[in-house]
This record gives sequence, structure tokens and C-alpha cells, in this order.
Amino acid sequence: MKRYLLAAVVTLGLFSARAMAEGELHIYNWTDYTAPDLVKKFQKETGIKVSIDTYDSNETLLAKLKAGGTGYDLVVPSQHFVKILIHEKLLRKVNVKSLPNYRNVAKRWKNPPWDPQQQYTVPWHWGSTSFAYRTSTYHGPGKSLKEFFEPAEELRGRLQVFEAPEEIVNMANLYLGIPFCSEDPKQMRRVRDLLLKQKPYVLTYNSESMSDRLASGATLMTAHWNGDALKGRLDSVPDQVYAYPKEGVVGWFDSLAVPVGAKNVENAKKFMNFVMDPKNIAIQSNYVRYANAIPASDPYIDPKMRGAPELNAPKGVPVKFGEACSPKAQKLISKVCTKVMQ
Ligand code: SPD
Repeated sequence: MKRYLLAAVVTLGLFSARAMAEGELHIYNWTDYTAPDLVKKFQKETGIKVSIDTYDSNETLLAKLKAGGTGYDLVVPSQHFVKILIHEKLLRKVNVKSLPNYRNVAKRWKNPPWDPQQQYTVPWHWGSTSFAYRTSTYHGPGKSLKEFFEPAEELRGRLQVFEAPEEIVNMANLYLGIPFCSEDPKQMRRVRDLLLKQKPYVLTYNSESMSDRLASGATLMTAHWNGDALKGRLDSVPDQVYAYPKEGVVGWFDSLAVPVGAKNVENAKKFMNFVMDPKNIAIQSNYVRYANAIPASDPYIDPKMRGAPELNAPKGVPVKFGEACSPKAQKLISKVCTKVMQ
């Protein structure tokens, strides 16, 4: 008995020493964008203790990293913000190509324009931004951004709009036919006027809980990301439709990256490698309902996601990827949004 007890004490001691030796990993990710089962599996396999903080926009991430001293080891910027973060010297090179599972990344997503040597980023998910509504309360047709920016009587006061400046300005640009990242004050005044005209009909500017508000009936239409919309439809809002307006949807690609100043770089690289494993990224995709960049994960993907309209833009609807704006254009975007959201 004594011997068993001693053995248990020794084993426990060894285990906790190992857990401590393996250390920690601090992830800063978008809200509801990390599968709990993925984290559990990673912790179990590596002994590394993971913590997760969340944000709601690329701008929030940028501001946080600029302020410094975050203690984060991994962050998840969208493609155009990867460029900005690299330019601002806020990301650390990690030699992604040396990670064994890098070979699993689809050819089309290797060496992407925002990280052409693949020195900084590992793919997470990609998708689009548009708006969604419930067919039981609004009959659509959901074919134009006009329905979102100049809502019908029954939608007024029941609209949710993202709080993230570039997200909402990009959607307005698509509707008005103005190029992303415009530096023309006249064009940006048109964007401002459109958003001010929409404002009285907006219940909340918020980039979280879109499907929850639709489900409760607080909102009838909302800005949405396609995977979150699919998750909402499958979990709680069966009559939710993700719209594909003729003016187009905004495309994005989110990646894992290591910020400068990270303390647990080796653990961050272990996680980067872990999520390029087909079974692991399938656990992640099946939770968040977004597409990933690892084709060998297909057999493990929940059949409910296959052919889902939210993940398959119809032919003829343009998908326009967000761009890294110049400081001048960024200033105009932030001026417009400060005015609209004050
Ligand atoms: N639940 C958060 C999902 C975030 C999806 N990516 C957003 C990219 C915006 N450009």
C-alpha cells in the first residue's frame, strides 16, 4: 500500500514537473474562434497549459500589440492586418516552412501575398463578410446591400452592425462602388453619409453574439461572418439566411502569428504545427464552422458543413478581399467611424 502511494506521489510529482517544464501558451484570438476540444487535445498531448483572451476586431488587435507588453504568444490577424503588423514590426519570424505539418497546407494557400516567404503565418480559417436575416421575419430577397444599409420598414431598429471600422466601411464601399482603402475625402464623405443614414435603424454596433440576438428576436438582420452564420443556423436559428448581395461580399483569411515579445515561442510553434494536422484542424473547423486550408481534413469535416450555402459563394457574386490601407486611408476610415458611432 505504502509502495503504491509512494509510486503515485512520484508519478504525480513527475507529471506536474513535466507540466511546468512544458510551460504555457497565451493565445489572443477573435471571440468564439477557438474550439475548446482542440485546446484540450493540445494540452493533453503536450502538457502545455493554454490560456485564451479574445477580441472583436483587427483594429483592437493592432492597438493592443502597439501598446506592447501583452504577454501573448499567438494572435490571429486577417490577411491585410498581417501586412500592417509586419510593417509595424509587431510580428516575429518563425520559419513556418520548417514545421513538419506545413506540407499539409493547400498549394493555393502557400506563400500567400500577405506573407510571400511564409516567414510569419500559419493558416487558420478563411471566409467572407456579409449580412444575414431570418426568413420568418424578413422575406428578403437578400440580393443587395441596399437591404442592409437602407433597411425596409420592418427591420428598422432591429439591425446589428459590426463595431469594427474597416469591416463596416468595406461593406459600405462595396455598396457604393468605392474602392477599398479610398484616400479620397469626397468618397469617404459618401460612406459617412450612408452610415449616418443607416444609424437610426441600428439597435447595436457590436461584433459579437450576432446569432444570439437573431435567435432571441432582438435583431432581425445583422452583419455576419459566414462561418458564424452557419454555426448560428445549425445551433439556434434554423431560418437564418446568409445573404450574397450582387455588389459582393468581403473576403478574408485569418492566420496564426507570433507577436514580437512573445515569451513562449517554441510552444507557439508547437501549436502552429498542431493545427496543420488534418484531424486537429477538422476539430477546429467543426466547432467554428469555417473552412480551413488543409485539404486532407476533408474526410473528418462534419457532413452538415459540406455544400453549406454559407461556405460556398454562388457564381457571379464577387468576393473582394480586404486590403492593407495606407495610413491616410486608415485615418479617413477611423474618422468616419468615430463620427458614426459617437
Ligand atoms: N467568431 C469570430 C470569427 C472571426 C472571423 N474572421 C473575421 C475576419 C474579419 N476580417
